Amino acid sequence: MNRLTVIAIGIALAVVPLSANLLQNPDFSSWDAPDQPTGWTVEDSTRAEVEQADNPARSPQYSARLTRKVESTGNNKGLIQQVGVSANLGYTLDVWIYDDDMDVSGGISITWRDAGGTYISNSGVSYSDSSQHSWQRVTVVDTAPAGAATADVLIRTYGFTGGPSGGRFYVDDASFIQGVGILEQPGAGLRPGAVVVVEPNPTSGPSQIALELSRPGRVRLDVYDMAGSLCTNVHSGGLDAGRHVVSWNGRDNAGQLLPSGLYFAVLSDSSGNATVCKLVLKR
Ligand SMILES: [Ca+2]
Repeated sequence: MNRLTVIAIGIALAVVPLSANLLQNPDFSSWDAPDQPTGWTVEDSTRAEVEQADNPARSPQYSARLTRKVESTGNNKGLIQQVGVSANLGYTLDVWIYDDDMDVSGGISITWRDAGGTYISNSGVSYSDSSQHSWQRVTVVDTAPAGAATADVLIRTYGFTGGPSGGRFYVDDASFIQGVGILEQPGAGLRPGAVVVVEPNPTSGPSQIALELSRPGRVRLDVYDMAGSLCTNVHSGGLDAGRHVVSWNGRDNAGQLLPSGLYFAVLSDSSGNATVCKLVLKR
């Protein structure tokens, strides 16, 4: 099989139905008031105003418009929804953002807390690109740390210019799932600029995982099982732009052969942006 065919299969299989969306009102179709989407907490409307919007909206009838109200960093606020989670399992957050405003970007992240509500860690923030004048998917993949019982799903405004306040973007069709992948949605696509392909696939164990990066940076390549548990870290560190091939022996972090089944090879950068390839292991 030539490489182009393998890449096509990798992309086709990467968008698969996974577990149910854990968010309430993920499509912002329901509002208690024009400044209060049902199920979401507005953090601080003096710093980030939240309003019902219908143009643009990615799904009927509404989206949420977030407006940055204060200048400088450190005032990044927006929307929160708290969700129950299980420690040591992988989770995927993705949100569609319409951003054509250089004064602001949308940023999404996950804050993990213990059963008492105490902060444990944050996934790192993944940002929208203000130069894309269309709906774009922003994704974070992270593993709930030991002791995690809840997750704060955060959608916040970020200013980078240090300039005046202002700027707005729109959010719609959020999903937060247990597992590593992307919920199947109309128009779903992978994040551009990075590709991960497993060869051969299906594999009996030893395999080559090819990565393509559009720009240099620090990346992680991990293998997760269907439950979202992290099986092994295959690569962690800086790579140049271009194509790289990493060998994987089909074993987990403890050196044990993984059983036959469905797995995900996940390429992620330091802010959690992820590209996923489904991997079938046949012993
Ligand atoms: Ca909507």
